[in-house]
Amino acid sequence: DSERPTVIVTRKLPEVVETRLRELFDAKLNLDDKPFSRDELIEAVKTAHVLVSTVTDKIDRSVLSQAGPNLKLIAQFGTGVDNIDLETARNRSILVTNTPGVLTEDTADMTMALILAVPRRLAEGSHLLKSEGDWAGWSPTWMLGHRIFGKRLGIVGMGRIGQAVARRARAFGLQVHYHNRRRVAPEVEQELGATYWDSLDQMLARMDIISVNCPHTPATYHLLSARRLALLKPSAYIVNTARGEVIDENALARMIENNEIAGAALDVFEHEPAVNPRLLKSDNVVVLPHMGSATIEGRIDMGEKVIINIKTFLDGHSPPDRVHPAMF
Ligand code: 8YV
Repeated sequence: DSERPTVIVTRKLPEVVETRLRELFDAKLNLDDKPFSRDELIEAVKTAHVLVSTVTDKIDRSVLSQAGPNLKLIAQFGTGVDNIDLETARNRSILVTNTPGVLTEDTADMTMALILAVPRRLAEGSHLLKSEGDWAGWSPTWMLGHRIFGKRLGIVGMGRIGQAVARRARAFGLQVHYHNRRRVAPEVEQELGATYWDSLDQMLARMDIISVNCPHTPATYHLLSARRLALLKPSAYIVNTARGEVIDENALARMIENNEIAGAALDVFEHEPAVNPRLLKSDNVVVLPHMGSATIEGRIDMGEKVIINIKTFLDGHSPPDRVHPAMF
């Protein structure tokens, strides 16, 4: 095995993926799935040729500064790469790849579920039956939520996932609006029936539901700041399946407490796995533990992408899902 490149995998992956990794490489797997400590991560970057990382590995400048001469590729099992200091990796000639595309539809499904969940009081209704069981039966004024059909959805970040959300939203009769760094191609805009807003501020002020679908980068950290959140209508809802850091979570919690916003559905948080306890108190907040892409099919597809990226790289070619710092 000493001839074969060492691939260190930081988390437990689906068995089929692990089996394939073992067949192809000298793979060091993390079978009990305890996340790597900082020391273990440093040890891994010192010895590995390839590191397979996930969102829970904080591969910052100081970790990368201890990388050994062998480390040439970090193959992220995931699409977001905000856990990796891309500039430092580039400066040290370490390539970074990710797994775009294969979790688009699953994440868009979860986003759509969350768009529906708060206005239609889905979690509340379920919780009520399970916890109290004292339902007196149907009533005309019981559990009234708000209509989705015809409302305005503002998508922040119109990449693959944003576009997949737009397609679903359209089928639900939502009017689709979006803000993005760049306007998407006219034919895509037309297909999605989406209206572009150059000004995020102006879009926020006019939407009924906001969905965050952009990556977390230095440019999008607290993009939805206290000032911007305050532009939302008090009847607006906010959904986040992207990254917690894009929203100023404390500002959002304050607005929920003060009824300055109608509700929020959050799959991601600023300090995962910690969840701001202020967000857990209100019926009009639905919270999920970062499940947006969590399907067995998706995880296997992600594993396949990771393997293709590693194989291509080790065969001496440019891996298909190479991440460039400028993309993020
Ligand atoms: C993954 C995600 O589960 O891909 C992403 O960016 O946030 C999740 O869907 C996780 O990142 C795996 O690393």
